[in-house]
Amino acid sequence: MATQRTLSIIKPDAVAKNAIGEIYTRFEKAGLKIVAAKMMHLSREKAEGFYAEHKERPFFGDLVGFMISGPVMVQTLEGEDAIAKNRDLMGATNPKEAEPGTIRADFAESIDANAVHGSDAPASAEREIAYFFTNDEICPR
Ligand code: RTP
Ligand code: MG
Repeated sequence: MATQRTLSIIKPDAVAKNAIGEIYTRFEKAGLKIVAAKMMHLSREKAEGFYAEHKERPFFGDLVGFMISGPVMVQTLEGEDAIAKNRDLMGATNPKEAEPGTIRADFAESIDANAVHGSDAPASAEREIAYFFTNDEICPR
């Protein structure tokens, strides 16, 4: 499996819990490098555009409302099989179903406030990284 990049967001609930460092440690211990990062308080338009694939879903309004409820930490992760590796570290979307030891099992409260986002495929990773970072903001090494 080749080196990949994926887009990760530490959501407002986990930022509010002061868990950025613990979550970064999990990425780094798993061999994922943080090659770009920024803290942002998303506008409604930015959050709606990010989750545009879910626009018609009944939970879309709540999802956007939650994502703009406080600052988020946005990062590009790089490493072997980074997309699947990050999804494994995150655990299931619903923290009640997340494996023990995953980020969502340890930090998430509910399916709505579920601590982290991670790209789910190469095409979405490419789109999502470009949605937040210009090429010169990414520092591979
Ligand atoms: P994410 O995009 O945030 O990484 O999460 P995911 O891939 O695990 O889940 P996805 O299906 O893409 O859904 C995006 C976010 O919408 C909320 N959601 N709520 N109430 C529900 O049935 C429901 N389903 C999804 C979750 O907060 C999920 O992270
Ligand atoms: Mg998703």
